[in-house]
Amino acid sequence: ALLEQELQQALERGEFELHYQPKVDIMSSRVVGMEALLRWRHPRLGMMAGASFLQQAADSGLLAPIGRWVIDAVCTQMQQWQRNKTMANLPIAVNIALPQVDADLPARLLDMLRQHGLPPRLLHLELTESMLMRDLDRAGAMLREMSEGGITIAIDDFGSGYSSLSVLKSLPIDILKIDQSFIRDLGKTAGDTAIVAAVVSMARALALRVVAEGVETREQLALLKSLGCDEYQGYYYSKPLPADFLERQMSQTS
Ligand code: G
Ligand code: G
Ligand code: MN
Ligand code: NA
Repeated sequence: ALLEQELQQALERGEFELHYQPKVDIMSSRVVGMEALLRWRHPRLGMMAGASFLQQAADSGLLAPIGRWVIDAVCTQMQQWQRNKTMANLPIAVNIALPQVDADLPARLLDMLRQHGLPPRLLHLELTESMLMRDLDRAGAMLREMSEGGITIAIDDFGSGYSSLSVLKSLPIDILKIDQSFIRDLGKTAGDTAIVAAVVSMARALALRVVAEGVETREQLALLKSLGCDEYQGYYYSKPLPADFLERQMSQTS
């Protein structure tokens, strides 16, 4: 309950921040996007990752206002990066959880992008399979509205839930992100390699881009390259970092 009370105040006190984790194109080794991940600079406990407070935020009904803060902060960051030579035109992905979704979400997002003068394609949304499967009709309508507005749609943690091929085909999805659990033992267990190979070829067949998450070793990356995976993300390249840190790093390496 203490955490809940503190969460309430965190928004007003400006204690939230975003860290960004690069997405890298496997063929060219270039950074092709960023994923925004929420952090809470807690006055006593220090920097807290999303995993340590997002469930509590959801349970106490705070995810909707926090989610609005995230979208606003991401739009402001993208606007700044549009003026920065090395960061311009880099898409930013935002994670969306079920309690943040309502009928107005697509209009709100498109409005926000317009207000910030941003091309909608620069905003990627990461949604999980299980979230979409909860109410497929509603999810489908919402995705279509966002997709028609130009927003890019990614399925996060792909493979960890249940979605059928026919569902994937029927939704306006652009990107599949393979769940970290399949990458962890890639090359060590034959099963995981087969699953990743199958997801990559399915993505090909459906003309989706495929991203591997949680890549930590050179061996995993080499195998993903041989399997034809398009992009990767993970500690091997970079953990999530503050925006100014990434800006400096990108201006040195590009
Ligand atoms: O960064 P971390 O490992 O703590 O993230 C844990 C979980 O929190 C991940 O599933 C991630 O998608 C989710 N998450 C991180 N930032 C956000 C956010 O801004 N909004 C939502 N809804 N989820 C987020
Ligand atoms: O659910 P989602 O995929 O959005 O969550 C991403 C989470 O995974 C974030 O909390 C991020 O900090 C974490 N993460 C990113 N790269 C790696 C990695 O290489 N290894 C591990 N173990 N976690 C990672
Ligand atoms: Mn994600
Ligand atoms: Na994920």
